[in-house]
Amino acid sequence: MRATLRRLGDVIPLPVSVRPDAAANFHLSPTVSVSAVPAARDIAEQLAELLREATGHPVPVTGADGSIRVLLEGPDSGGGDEAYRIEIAPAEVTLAAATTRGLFAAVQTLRQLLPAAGQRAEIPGGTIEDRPRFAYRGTMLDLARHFFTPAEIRSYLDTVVRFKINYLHLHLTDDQGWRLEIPGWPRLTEISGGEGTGVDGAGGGFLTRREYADLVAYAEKRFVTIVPEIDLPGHVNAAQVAYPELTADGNPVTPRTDDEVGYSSLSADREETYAFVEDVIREVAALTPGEFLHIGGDEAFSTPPEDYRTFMSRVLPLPGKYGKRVIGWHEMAAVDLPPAAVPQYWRVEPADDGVARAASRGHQVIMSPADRSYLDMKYDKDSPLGLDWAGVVGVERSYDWDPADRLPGVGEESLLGVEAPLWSETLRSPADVQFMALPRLCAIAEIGWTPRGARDWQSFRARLATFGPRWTAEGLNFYRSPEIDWE
Ligand code: TNX
Repeated sequence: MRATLRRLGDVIPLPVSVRPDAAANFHLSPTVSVSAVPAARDIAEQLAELLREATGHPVPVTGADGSIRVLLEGPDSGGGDEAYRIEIAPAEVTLAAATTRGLFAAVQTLRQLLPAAGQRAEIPGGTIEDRPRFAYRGTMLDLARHFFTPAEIRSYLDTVVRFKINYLHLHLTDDQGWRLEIPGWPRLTEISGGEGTGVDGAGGGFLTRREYADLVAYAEKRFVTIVPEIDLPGHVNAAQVAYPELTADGNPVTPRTDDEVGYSSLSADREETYAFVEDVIREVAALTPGEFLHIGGDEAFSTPPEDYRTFMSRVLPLPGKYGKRVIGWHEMAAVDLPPAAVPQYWRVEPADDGVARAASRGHQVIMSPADRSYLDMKYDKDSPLGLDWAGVVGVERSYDWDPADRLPGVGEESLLGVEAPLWSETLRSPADVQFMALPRLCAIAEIGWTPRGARDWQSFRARLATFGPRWTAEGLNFYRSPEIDWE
């Protein structure tokens, strides 16, 4: 049965504190308006647009005295720059935060409390106070195995920000394709970004520098940081197809559109390798205002361990040289890492890859274990899309774990955050992306935001159930998991 009014706590991720007041519901009358100081005007406009969509009312934005007020003040209790407070009373609604980033988070919460079609034109009364558990709450989209256009990437971004995801990692290069234009190396995209360069020959394409910059700006407006990944020294067949001088013997290699991994490698003892890599890292860093640059480092099965160490020792400092903090898949922790480097842990079975050692030396870690957080795993054995090398990952499985327990020696204080990667070998369309992400992305988003002690599977599944009719109304494709009693 569908409620006629949303409950104040029907929010994902669950806020730190929710105090409902059934006597304080706010009626969304035709005269509802939003006010904000100039510095928060942009946020107020975004909120007004959401209110217009939900109510059909005009919802003007003014400088003061709106019935919904967006305030840049407090909470100053050390909750970080994403902390916010929402007060919903019969006469007015207040959104307050110390930063526009916090206000944006508040708007995402309030958005989930707006009535869906057929529900009463009210916002449930009470107070919410909130701040995130982790600074990094990411998702990854693999553009290399299947390219998604800028419009499709923006649409995914629009979906994930609702759940307070604040990093979008773009896997830009792999064996099949190269998806970002690099000055001085035009054949990367001319040859390896063309038609037919995705898995099974579907989904070629690439981002021009301009498109990438526009995407970064679009994300920035939504307080999302783009994390570009150039996967090295393995996963480089597409680069070697474009530039045969990047192979060990200088001989041409053939394009590959199968989904094997681990067969390609840059050569650790050729200077051509490092000239190429430094050019690419410099250009990507120059195009990227965000803090991070991801250099891959995973599954370099055809790079001998000694060569891997040689390569990584030279390449790991390069993002820092160009002003970026380096992230790499956890394999890179086999090497002594430069200060501030962030290993991203993806393993299924806990194993000593050097990640705990890195944590003991003060490195922060991103947790994305494949058997819990990979959005490309099948939901169950009958899933039409996805892989299953890390097992099948149902909704409870994606929710009911904790990143601070995952790896001995990597506790709460060592975690930068969590990420839900979406590899695209089996995906062909934005509808496929939505189907794999919804609802599991919501689980990872809540793990990243909500205090550990406040998380509960039964509560999550009940809240998740309320999103079904909204997603249906919006035309979002989601997996109607039988684990959820969808409204
Ligand atoms: C492993 S885990 C990969 C990717 C694949 C993915 C498919 C990791 C860092 N690399 O190359 O696309 O599995 O699930």
